[in-house]
Amino acid sequence: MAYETIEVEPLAGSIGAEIAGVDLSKPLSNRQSDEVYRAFLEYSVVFFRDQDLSPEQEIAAGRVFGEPYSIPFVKPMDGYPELIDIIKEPEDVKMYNFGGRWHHDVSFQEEPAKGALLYALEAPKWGGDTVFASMYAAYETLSDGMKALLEPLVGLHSGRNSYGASGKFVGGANSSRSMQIENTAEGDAVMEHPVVRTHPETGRKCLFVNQNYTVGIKGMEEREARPILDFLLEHATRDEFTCRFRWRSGSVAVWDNRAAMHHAINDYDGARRHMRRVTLKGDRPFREQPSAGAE
Ligand SMILES: O=C(O)CCC(=O)C(=O)O
Ligand SMILES: [Fe+2]
Repeated sequence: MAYETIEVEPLAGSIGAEIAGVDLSKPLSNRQSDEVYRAFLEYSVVFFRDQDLSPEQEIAAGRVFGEPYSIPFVKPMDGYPELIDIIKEPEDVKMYNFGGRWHHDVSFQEEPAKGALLYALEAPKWGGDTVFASMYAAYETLSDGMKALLEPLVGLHSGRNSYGASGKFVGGANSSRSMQIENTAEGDAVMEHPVVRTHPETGRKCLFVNQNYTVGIKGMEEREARPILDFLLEHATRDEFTCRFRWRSGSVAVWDNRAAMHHAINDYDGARRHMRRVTLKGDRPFREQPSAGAE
């Protein structure tokens, strides 16, 4: 179906499109908002340029895609529990950056985020791109044998390597002085999600394992699960399944966290980068489409 009230320009073959003709600081017409949402589902991540958003306007823009909510572990912006500032200062050198490995946001939650809207207040002159990978493409290009092997598997997800008692952000290590990250016992909890999930809106299957938070596979030894997870990560991040977004101040990305992984490239030590994110409430991943007409 064509787009009539917005311009949609795909960025790569498997994922990502830039949308023009939309000012996210104002309420969108119903038609525009429907089309923007359709593009979000079709491309798994959509980008907008030259936006100017107050915190309230960013939250309102987030509502076009879902319901803003407050995430654990990262201290929100004062007065705005749905917003987090993601900042790397010029002096934050040689440290891990927030979102710096492949992940689905908060996949360790029972209901991982549906998606997120990320707004660049200050982009470095170069570097600091974000890369997205289509987990539809990753799943669909597996062999029938591998699909059958993965079908019944359950992934174990935990924030422990980031937010647990010995996570990488503990005691301020690896976190910018401009971000406050809390490590708690809850950070060590483990959540189970199907390795192959069915997208609740498109009905398409996608892989749901990632580098940051998938710590194992249920019922398997580490030495059994690790090679499978390593293979899936290597496969899912093949160049042809990805797109890479070059930020400018005022750029916005909105990703479908059910269908895409992402990571933030850390190649701009010495420059400042300031992003603001509104995270959207998700639902519990499931394996198959619930059967129609169950009632
Ligand atoms: O800073 C970025 O480009 C992305 C960071 C990240 O992973 C996120 O906001 O979810
Ligand atoms: Fe992220």
